[in-house]
Order: sequence, then C-alpha cells, then structure tokens
Amino acid sequence: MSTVRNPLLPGCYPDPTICRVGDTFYLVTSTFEYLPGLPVLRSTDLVGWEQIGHVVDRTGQLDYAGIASSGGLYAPTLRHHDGVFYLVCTLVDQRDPARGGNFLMTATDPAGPWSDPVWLGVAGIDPSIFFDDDGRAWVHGTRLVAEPEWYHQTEVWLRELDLERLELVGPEHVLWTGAVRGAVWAEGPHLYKVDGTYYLLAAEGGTEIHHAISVARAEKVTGPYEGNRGNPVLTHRHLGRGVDVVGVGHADLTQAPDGSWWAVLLGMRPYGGYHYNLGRETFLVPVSWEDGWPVFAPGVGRVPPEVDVPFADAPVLGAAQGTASGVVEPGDLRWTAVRALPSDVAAPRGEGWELPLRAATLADVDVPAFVGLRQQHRAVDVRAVVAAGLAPGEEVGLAVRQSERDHVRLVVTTTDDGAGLRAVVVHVRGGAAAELGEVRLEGPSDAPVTLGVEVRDQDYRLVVATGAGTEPRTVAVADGRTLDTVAAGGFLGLWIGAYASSNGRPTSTVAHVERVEYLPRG
Ligand code: 6LW
Repeated sequence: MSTVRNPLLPGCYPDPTICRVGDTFYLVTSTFEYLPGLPVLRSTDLVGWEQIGHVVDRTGQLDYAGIASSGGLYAPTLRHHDGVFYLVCTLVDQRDPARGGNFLMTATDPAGPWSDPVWLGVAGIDPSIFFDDDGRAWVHGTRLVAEPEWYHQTEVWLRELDLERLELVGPEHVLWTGAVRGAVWAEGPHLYKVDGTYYLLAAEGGTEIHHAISVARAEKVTGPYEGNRGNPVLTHRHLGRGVDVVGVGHADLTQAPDGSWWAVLLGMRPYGGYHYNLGRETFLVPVSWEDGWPVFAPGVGRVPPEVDVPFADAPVLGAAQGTASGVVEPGDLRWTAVRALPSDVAAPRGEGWELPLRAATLADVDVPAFVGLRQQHRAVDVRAVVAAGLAPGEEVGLAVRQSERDHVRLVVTTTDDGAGLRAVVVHVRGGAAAELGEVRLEGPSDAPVTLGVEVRDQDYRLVVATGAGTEPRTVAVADGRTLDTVAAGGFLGLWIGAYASSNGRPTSTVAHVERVEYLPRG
C-alpha cells in the first residue's frame, strides 16, 4: 500500500480528466493561454505521476492570437477507445465568442503527436465523450440555457458522434440542468456506465467557494436523468473560507485494475487570508458505491489530506508529484510560454535560455518574451542569472504572472543616463503600473546579474545580487494577496519565469538567462 498526499498535483492543474488503459492511468488538465497546452501525465499506481507530453505542442495546431488571459484551453476530457485516445476541449476567446469553440483531437500515443483539431461546431464549454458498450460514442457538454429561469443556468447537452467522420449526428438531447435550482454553472459533465446504469457527474455552483459535485443516473444514455437525492455528493461549500481546501469540484472518475474507484477533482488551498495563489490544483479522492450511487471519500465526506492507495506499492509517500526542484533545464516539460511555445520565444543555451527581447510586454495581449514555471509551493525561491547588453528602455528579469492586468516584474534596465544598470520592481495591478522599488547596480552593463523571487506565503521578496558571493539586496516585497484570482479574477494560479522586453521599440538585443532554479523552501 502507498499513500498519496493531497494535492496530487500542486500548482495550477485545474479541471483534471483521467482515463485508464490496461495498468496505466493518464491525466490531463487545463492550461488556458499557456503553451504547450494540456499536459499529459502518466501513472501506474495513482501515486507517482510523470509528465509524458502535451496535447497541444505544435505551432499552428491552435491559434492563440488575441486570446486574453484566462481564455484559451478550458476543461478537457480524455478517453480511450479501440486503440485511440480521444481528447475533447474548448478554445475560448472571451473577447470574440464566435472564435474557437469545441474540438476533438486524437492520438495513438498519449505522449503525442496529437492530431490537428476537428471542430465540433457546437457552442458552450466542458465537452466530454462517452463510449458505450454497444460501440456508439456520445459527446456532451455544458452551455448557457437560452431562456434561463435563473442567473447562469446551464444545461448539459448530448449528441452522438460518428466515429468514422468525427462529426456530431442525430438529434440533440438536453440531459440535466444540475441538482440545485438556482445554482450557477452545472458544468464539467462526464458520462459513465456502471453495472448497466448511465451516470452523469457534473460540477455546479461555479469554480469558487460554492463549487460542488453532483450526480444523476438514467437507464438510457439519452435520459431521463434522475438526480441523487443526496446531492451534492461532495462539496466544501458549507465549511466556510477558513479550511485547508475550498472550491472542491469538477471531478472525473476512474476504476483501477483491482476494481476500486477513484475521483480526481480540483480544489484550492487558501493561505495568508482567503487567497489561493497556487490556483486550482488536482486532488485524489477514493470513491465507493452504495445503493447504486457513488460515495466520495466514504466515512470522511471531504477531501482527505492523505489517501491510501491499497494496490500501489511505491515505498514512500507520494508527496508533491510533478514538482520542479533545482535548476530547471530548457528540456523540462514544465516550461511554458504565453500564446506561443517556449521554442517560439526562446532557444535553449546550456542550462538556460537565449531570450531575444520582443517589443511586446507582459501587459499586452500578445506574445511576450516570457518562459515560466507554475508556482507550486507556498515557499519557494526562484533564481535566475541574466545578462544582456541592454539599450535604453530595454529590460530583462523575472516576472510573477497572473495575467496581462496583474503581474509583478523584477527587471534589470539601464539608468536614465544610460551609463549604468538598475534593478527595478514594477507591479501592474488591475492594469495600472507602479514602481515598488529600485536598486542601482555596480559593474559593467553586460555583467551577469542574479535575480531572485523569494516567496514566503504572501510575501514575494524580489532580490538582486551582482558579482560572485555578494549578498542579495531586496529591491521590494510585493503583496501576493493582490495577485491571485480572488484579487485579480480569472481561473489561473501564478507562474514565475524569465522575461525580457524592449517595451515597444524595435530591437535586436538578446538576453541570456544563464540558468533558472526553482527551490522549494520548508
Ligand atoms: C471550466 C469549468 C470550470 O471550463 O472552470 O471548475 C472553467 N470548472 O468547468 C475553467 O477552468
């Protein structure tokens, strides 16, 4: 037996979907405007997880141009049928809803390559796919009700998928509007068949404090669906804001080879007040069946901090799976960029990156020169050694990113007289920039500078050091409570990464990010 310490995947890994093929589980989560998109993780025991690739990893596979932060790739669903992996998902452009939409991709190897998208031509979000044992396939998803009885009332629709043509066919069925009248966003639907009965799992209440998991069942896939009278079957909404995990919802089920059932779902861990800077994370919960209904976390009724996995034989507690530690080399699958692939904005160089400056800034809905990692720990030091022959107005450094409108950057830039360098911290909050601190740097203007973000809960201390063995100096301490989605809106946790910009000017400057270290503390 082994024990998983929740969360299974710390940091921004929301809307998890899971499927099993033989002895192997595969898991995919949402990535919004970050690329590569939709990480694929693999496990043989639900305890140890290894990332094997991404679903969206080619330039041109999807068009992210103009997609603002917290748009992009929403909740995916991963399934396997007859030797083929199927992934359905939505590309959301909040500023132009006519663009993007629901699509399907296929692969024979979940590590990739995945196909180009097949657009399904249906509105809404959170598509899912169900393969019945009679060989038929059904796509379902969530959309707003045309004539709602309450605010943000949604419905789960269902249509058959022609597996030869990969087209939706036949009549549409509306299956459910959720368990609770008045609850917003019955979403993230997934259909299963267990012992001859169809089960529809859905989240509802919105992906914040009121999130919940509900279930309905039917004798036919098209319904009618009868809600469980005990709905919601899992929520933390009644526990208030002062608990370890809030916002539990958006679950997907899997059955292990030994017959046991499990759910992966999202939740948030607030700290330093009601703020969850790590975003919506993936948790594991055991499931049993009673009277023909699933019971989540039987005997406990909430997401347990630790989960025993009887069939696993990993010798140690499976803590903090999939986290980076130490120097994160360019080949690491955890590197992501914004609206473009890391290889579109940077080139590997030794342990680090060559990062050509771009005119775009982090505040633009554009492709900035930014390569970053999820913040996966409450306490972490992220350090980078950077060097560049900067022209006036140009900058290179580290950024803590929530969105275009909310981020903090610690950058090296030239002094006003152009003769020297200074390190400056700029906080962009709700779209308005303010300088939090400045330190003048000695030495030649192209000498390597060590920059650091030292995160201790909600304190983001931004430090700089020049020359070997010199003590880092604090440039400013930013308040993390301004950066999470409670403060800034959206769906994301924080990213920390290397950033360079010419701030709108034409440039040929190339910054060297000699290495980036991600060092969890305590
Ligand atoms: C996703 C929806 C949700 O599409 O948040 O928690 C949205 N659930 O199901 C973005 O992740």
